[in-house]
Amino acid sequence: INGTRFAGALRDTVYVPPMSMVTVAVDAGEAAEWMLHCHHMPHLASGMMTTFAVSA
Ligand SMILES: [Cu+2]
Repeated sequence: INGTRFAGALRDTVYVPPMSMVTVAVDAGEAAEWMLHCHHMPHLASGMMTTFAVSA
C-alpha cells in the first residue's frame, strides 16, 4: 500500500485507505475473465467494478 510491501496470508480483499494506491500481485490460477470491485456499495453502484482477462 503506497509502495510499502506487507506480508501476510493470501487474501481476496485489500483495504485501500483514502487517496492511496495499492499494487496487487495476482496468481489467478486459471485462464479466465476475473472481476474486481469495491465493496463499498455506493461505489460499486456508481461503477467501481471491472474485469481483467487472464490468458494461457
Ligand atoms: Cu470504493
